[in-house]
Amino acid sequence: MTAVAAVDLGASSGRVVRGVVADGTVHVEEVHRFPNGPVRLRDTLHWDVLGLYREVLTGLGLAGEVGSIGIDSWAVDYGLLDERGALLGNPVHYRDARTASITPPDGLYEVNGLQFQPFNTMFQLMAEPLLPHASQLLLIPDLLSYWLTGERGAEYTNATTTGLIDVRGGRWSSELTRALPPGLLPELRHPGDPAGVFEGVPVTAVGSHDTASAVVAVPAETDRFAYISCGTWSLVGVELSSPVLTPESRAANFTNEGGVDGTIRYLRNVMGLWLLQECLRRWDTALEPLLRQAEHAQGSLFDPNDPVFLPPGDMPDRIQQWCRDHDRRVPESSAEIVRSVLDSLAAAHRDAIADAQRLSGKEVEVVHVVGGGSRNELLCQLTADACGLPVVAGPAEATALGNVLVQARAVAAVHGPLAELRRLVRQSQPLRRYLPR
Ligand code: ADP
Ligand code: LRH
Repeated sequence: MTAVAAVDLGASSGRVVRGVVADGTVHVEEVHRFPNGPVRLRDTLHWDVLGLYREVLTGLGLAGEVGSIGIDSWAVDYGLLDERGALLGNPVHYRDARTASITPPDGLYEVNGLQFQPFNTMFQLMAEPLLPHASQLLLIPDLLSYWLTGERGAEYTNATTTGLIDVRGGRWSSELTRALPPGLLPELRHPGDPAGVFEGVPVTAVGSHDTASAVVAVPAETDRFAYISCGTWSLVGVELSSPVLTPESRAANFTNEGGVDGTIRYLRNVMGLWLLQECLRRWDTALEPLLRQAEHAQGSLFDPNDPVFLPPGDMPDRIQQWCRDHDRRVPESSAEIVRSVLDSLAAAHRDAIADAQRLSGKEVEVVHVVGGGSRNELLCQLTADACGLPVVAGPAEATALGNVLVQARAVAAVHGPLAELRRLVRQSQPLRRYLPR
């Protein structure tokens, strides 16, 4: 039996789990969970990174004896260090308005393969006042890992979300990083590589982009699957062995992110359950009763990917306003608004899966929904209905499981390719199947 600790920081909550791999099964026990979210300081939206670090330490204390520690988090955001290694300023949240009016230069997609998102690290750096004072940039999981171990590096899967990696060569692009201070970007390390030691316990690089770890734990039986990593965002796509860099792919806003074991996560960001999280924050109510009411409510379709929904704010009003502006029936009650969100997400899931197949040539026979959204039965059923494909829902903690499995492989507690790791998940995690109606 081998136990490891996985730190998984989502945009809405963080957790530390103790993962155990034994007898062909993988199990995770949550030892600590804590809320996460934006903190507005005057004009800027930040993360509370020191608070998160404190929670990580608490969680690691509760995890007991483990053979390895691995950290993943949401992508793109970073801390800047000065020449002494001290943090320069509190990391800024990707939903901050500082990149709202960015227009991307031409010719990026052919090099980095990334869907245009105004908050990709490279665009944040264009609006970064601290850059002239910075000696190094560490993405959030690498920053926390540095604080634990004193060692620095840039884990590859998350580094691909910066927009500064040459997607074909898998290295920092000399062309795209030319304007940055020399040495700003640390050496790359890959999932499974050693990343230092914390209080005698090895820290192991995992797919430190949470979505990369989530895709590791998709319990697929064959390679003919699509995934929806469904939490604050819905990351919807397929797994490929090489990137798709065609003009059609760029126009369809598909991204080629680096996955574990040299895979490509070919996907689109769909606005996801953020829409619901923000509605609940506004109404100050719980989710479950609203979901029950939404089952029988009438919804209106809106475009969940409209950038008006990106910043925090009065989400119910914005959804109603969108419907008014686009001559759609305006949802009135909270149940109608929730139903509109779920119908619209299901339609966006369907479109992304259809586009991913058309643009990559990969055929799909099942859709795997993983992450917290796999607990939303109505959304899973509506997604199956919209796609006309079976949906397999679970695990809800796919990201933590993917983190655990990559560590377990690094310490030789499991062996084999992704298909083998996925078999362990299939054998040990409860899954639920939804057939299209
Ligand atoms: P992230 O990693 O982005 O913070 P998670 O994968 O933890 O997100 O998913 C969080 C979301 O999962 C919540 O916003 C909520 O919509 C959904 N969720 C969690 N638990 C349930 C539940 N019991 N029923 C329905 N939805 C749920
Ligand atoms: C999901 C996620 C997603 C990124 C976004 C910034 O948590 O990592 O893959 O696009 O956050």
